[in-house]
Order: sequence, then structure tokens, then C-alpha cells
Amino acid sequence: MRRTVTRLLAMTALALPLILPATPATAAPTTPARQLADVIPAPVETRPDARGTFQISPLTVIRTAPGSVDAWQVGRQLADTLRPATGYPLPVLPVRATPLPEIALLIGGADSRVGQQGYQLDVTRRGVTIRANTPAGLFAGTQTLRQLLPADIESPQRQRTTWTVPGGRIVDYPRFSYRGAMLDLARHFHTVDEITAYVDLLSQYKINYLHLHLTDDQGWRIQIDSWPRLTSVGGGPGTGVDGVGPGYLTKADYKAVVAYAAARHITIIPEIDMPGHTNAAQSTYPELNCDGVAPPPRTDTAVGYSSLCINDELTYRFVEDVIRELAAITPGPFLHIGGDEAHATTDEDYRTFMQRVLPLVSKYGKRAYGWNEIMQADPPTDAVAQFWGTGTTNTDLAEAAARGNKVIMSPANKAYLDMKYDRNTRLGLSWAAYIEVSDAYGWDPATRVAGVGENAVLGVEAPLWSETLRSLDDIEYMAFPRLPAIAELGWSTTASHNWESFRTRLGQQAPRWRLQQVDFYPSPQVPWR
Ligand code: TNX
Repeated sequence: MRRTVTRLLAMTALALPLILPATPATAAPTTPARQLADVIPAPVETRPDARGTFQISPLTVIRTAPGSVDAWQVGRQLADTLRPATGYPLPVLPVRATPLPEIALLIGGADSRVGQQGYQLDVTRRGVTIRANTPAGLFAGTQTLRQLLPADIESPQRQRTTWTVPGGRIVDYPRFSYRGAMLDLARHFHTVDEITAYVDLLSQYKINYLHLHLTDDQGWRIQIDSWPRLTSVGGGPGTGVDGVGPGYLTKADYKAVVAYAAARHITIIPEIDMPGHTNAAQSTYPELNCDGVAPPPRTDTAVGYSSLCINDELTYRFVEDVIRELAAITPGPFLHIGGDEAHATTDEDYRTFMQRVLPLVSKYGKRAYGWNEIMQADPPTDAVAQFWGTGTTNTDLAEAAARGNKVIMSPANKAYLDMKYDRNTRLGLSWAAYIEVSDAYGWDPATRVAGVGENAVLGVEAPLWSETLRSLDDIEYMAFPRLPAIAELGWSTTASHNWESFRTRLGQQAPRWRLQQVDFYPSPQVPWR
């Protein structure tokens, strides 16, 4: 490592005469300069200082907190992000007093409000300093820095421009500790490359959880060694909606996704949906059916017809095997057990099932998380419910909140990324609503459901169901530009909530998405650059 660093420095010195003359001269200001507040999600506090403008140059070094491998990792990622477009070496070095201009990433010393996920960013003529209490906070700060640079910073090729960072101070931290996205791998499988590409996009907007919907009626997408046909058959050829979404994650694939996401400070949450949405498992293993007869595989989009056999001990052996194997490869705290739309299970059986399964989640060291229906089973107060309704009342949920359960807000008519934007959208569904950008942005997680206030809300999540999706382009088209809206609801203060401001800042993201080849929906509501 040290040797690389030395060589990079030597390279800098050698390259200087070649790079320097070309750099500042050709800057043609085609777009107005960035301002400290031109960031999504909106930062909590910005104090611009026009005298403090900093320019990244061929001499700039990135310095990280001594002794923190994680901070060094964040520095290395920042360098990787900034090198292609700048063409500068940007060596990552330990903190030291030297005359070089620098971007410093430091643990400690930030404003006391930044907590575990926030950061303080200072820009002066001499450099940029990001301070945080955790590597996750530093990472969030680097994502802000990225957006403060001209959009050309996202170019994969070297651009001859002036890399100006506006001067001043940002103090920033999230309103909610949980800001999630969900991707449905069951209706159409999405590959490791597609999932990690989505992770890259999510991490730019300070999303810190990715929930993977791994199983459903149409497919089973995660390797379980003790029940191998779940994937070879349940995830095999012909599975998925219309039979064209086959595939599954091996445990090695899953671990690779977990590690890739962790390096971007995103925690993976696996979901096994039960006791309904289980046709892929039940059509693969006849013994999982009360009558011992395997139903045919299903590739349509109906819901609510399947149910595990509630009064058969084998069901619980199956469920325990799955939970045990999944918990063993999941470092994050949550394990999602679904629980939605169990229309083929009686209310009594549903409670019986959940009361047996909820303790299994804690037995393997995880915190139970489920769709809002799980609150009908009076789970322990550490269980988390994901609200997906379209209304503004839900008695079970309000009672659970009063008992102390936490709630993730994913109202289907606001936060569902698979809903069409309007009647002409080529992809998506419309059962909950058409969701234009202003609809996705226009609600408050803490006043959405009566009796579920700020303190009961752990955060927000934007689910993306895959009935109509095939490719990464499809994922991007539905997620952008609504995902950044949900990300802002999860991070930014209610006081900063402002549609005019948001749509202006959103419009400024377009040149970045074009350079990243993000296939976004050009909503007529947004002044696109
Ligand atoms: C409802 S939302 C479902 C999913 C569908 C989705 C499509 C929820 C918990 N269940 O099974 O994929 O609608 O929008």
C-alpha cells in the first residue's frame, strides 16, 4: 500500500507540468455554479461562504483518519469516484501536516448533532474536511461532496473543467435512522450485477437498507442447502411472471451482494414471504401442502391463493431450516418474514403460524420484520411492521405503535416504485395509484397513519415489485426520479420540505444520471437540465 502511495506521489510530480496548463484554462461555465444547498436529500444546515471556494487540482490528496481502516476505505472509494472525470491521481494518505491541498475524512470532532449517520462538511480555500463519528457518516458526507461538484464529475472520461466545490459548512444528519429500498427478485430474478448497480444508485441518496423480496408464488431466489429443489426447481427455468424471470442467488452470490452493499453502508434485509405467497415452495415440495399434493407452478400475477400447511410440524421444520440458513449469511439485524395477503390462511391459523415463527427469528439472533398484517398476531414489541396500505388508518398498527412497536412507512399509493407515473407509463401496475413525482414527495411519514407518529416511525422504504420489470433499465425507469423523493422524506427535516426546491434540485440531477446511463422517467413536473 505504502509503495503504491509513494509511486502515486511520484507520478503526480512527474505529471504536473503536463496536466497543469490544460486544466483551468478551458473551463466554459455552461451551467451555474453549484451551491451548498443543491443536494438531495436536502441537508439540515448549510452556511455558504463565498470566500471559501475550493478547487480540486492535480495536487489534491485525500487524507483519512489514522488507524481507521473503514475511513481509509471511504477515502479510497471517494478517490475511485473522482479519478475518472478529473484524471487526477488523488492519492489516499494518512493525515499529516503538509502544504498540499486536501480532502480530509476524519472520525470525531463534528458538530454534536451529527450522531451515528450524519457528518459535518467544511469547505475552505485550502480544502474540504468531512468529519463524522462513524465511517457511515463519512460515506454520507462524500456523497454530498460528489453532488457539490459539477455534474461532469460523473463522466467516465476525463473532462477538462474546473472542479469547484462551493465554500462554507454543512451540518447534516437524518430525520429517520432507516431509509430503505426494496427489490423483488421473485417475480423476475435480477442478477448480482443488476442488484449491485442498484446499490450504487441508492447509496448516492443516503439510502441505508436494501430489502430483497426473495421468495413468492412465482419463484424462490435464494439457495437453501437443506431444501435444494427450492432453487433448482422453484428458481429454475420457466419460473417468474410469464415464465421469463428464472434464476436465483447462490449463498456465495448473496454474500457478495451483502459485502458490496456493506461497503456502501447499505444493510441487506432478506425477506421470505409466508405463510402466503409460497406457491414456488409448495409446487416444488408436495409435503409442504396439507393434502400432500404439489400444485402446479404459477407464472401469473394473482395473489392470495397459497398457504403453508399451518397444523403440520413439517411446515415449522421447513421454516426453521430456511430462517437458520438465511440468518447465518445475513450480518444485518433484520429478517423479514413477509406475512402479507395471506388470504388463503384463516385469521386463527395466521396467528398460530406467526406465534410459532416469530420466536424462530429471535432464536437465530435476528429482529423480526414483516408487512403490517403481522401486527394482527400481537408480536413482541421489538418486531417491526412495514405499512403498505393506501389509507390513513390502521387500528392494528396504531395499537402496535402504542405498545412500542416500530413502523416502516411504505404507503403503496405514495412509496411504491412499481406504480405507473400516469396512465401512459409502459411499465408498472396501477392498483394503488398513479404516482407522479409530486405524489411520491407529497406526504409525511409521521402523519400518514393515525396513531403512528414520529416516535413510532423507524423510517421509510420504497418497494419495487417486479411483475412488469425485466432489465436494469426497467428498474431505473421506475425508481428514478421517485426514489430520491422517498430518500429525501427519510433524511431531511420537515421544515425543509418544499416541492419547488425539491423539483429544482431534482432537475439538476439529470446530467449526472445521463452520464451514469440511468434510464430515468423525464417527468413533466420537473425542470430538467
Ligand atoms: C401487493 S404490497 C403485494 C405484492 C405485489 C404488489 C404489486 C404487498 C405486501 N404485496 O405481492 O407484488 O402489490 O404492487
